[in-house]
Amino acid sequence: MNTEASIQQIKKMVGEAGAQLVKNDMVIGIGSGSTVGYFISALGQRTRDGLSFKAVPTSTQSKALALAEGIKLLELGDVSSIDLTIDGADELDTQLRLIKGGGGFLLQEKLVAAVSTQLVIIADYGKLKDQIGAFALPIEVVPYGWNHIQKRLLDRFGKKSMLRLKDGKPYVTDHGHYLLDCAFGLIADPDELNTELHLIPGVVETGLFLNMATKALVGYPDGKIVEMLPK
Ligand code: A5P
Repeated sequence: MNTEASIQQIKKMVGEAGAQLVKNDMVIGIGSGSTVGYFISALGQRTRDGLSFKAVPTSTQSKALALAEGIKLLELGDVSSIDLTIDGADELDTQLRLIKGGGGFLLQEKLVAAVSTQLVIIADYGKLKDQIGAFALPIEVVPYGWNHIQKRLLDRFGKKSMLRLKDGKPYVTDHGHYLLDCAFGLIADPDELNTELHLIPGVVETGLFLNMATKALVGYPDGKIVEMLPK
């Protein structure tokens, strides 16, 4: 059964499991996306039950949800490190290499992940892949001359990318950038691709999160959660 209803139930289940990993006095990172939305709700309940921690959100969206749950927030610049970040993903493989940014928040997600001792990914089973890349890779770019970056992607990789739109206008990220969604197809060498993309002038960040996730909680329709460590 792969209905949207069962996917939402799985997202809720792994979101709640993620909330159980938060301990008193931790500084945590809160990712973004619908799975993380369930995590934030569960964390709100734990806060009302007396759990004490502080959190750095990775988007305006997560910030608003966390504030509504009464969670105490900090800015990334206010902390020296983060004990644990819980975030979602669009795709992951068994090495816990990720594609992220489907929700549009990859830059801040990556900045928070980069200073986190633990990065735990909460995901439904449909996102676990032998090889990542079926999901179009979000690439955050500066708006100035963005079409030249798009052309560079086509010339260098032979891949078309789409400027992400919202209400018929370019989607603008929390940090004032645009997103190009590039359908690479299965990515043989994510590290090489990530390095090459970063060499293109105007590329701010990519949705490839490599060597960052320390654990994943992958939920299945039968109610099981499989805990995965990077292979
Ligand atoms: C947000 O930019 C993303 O990285 C999300 O973590 C990712 O898109 C997963 O989203 P869902 O939990 O909504 O599937």
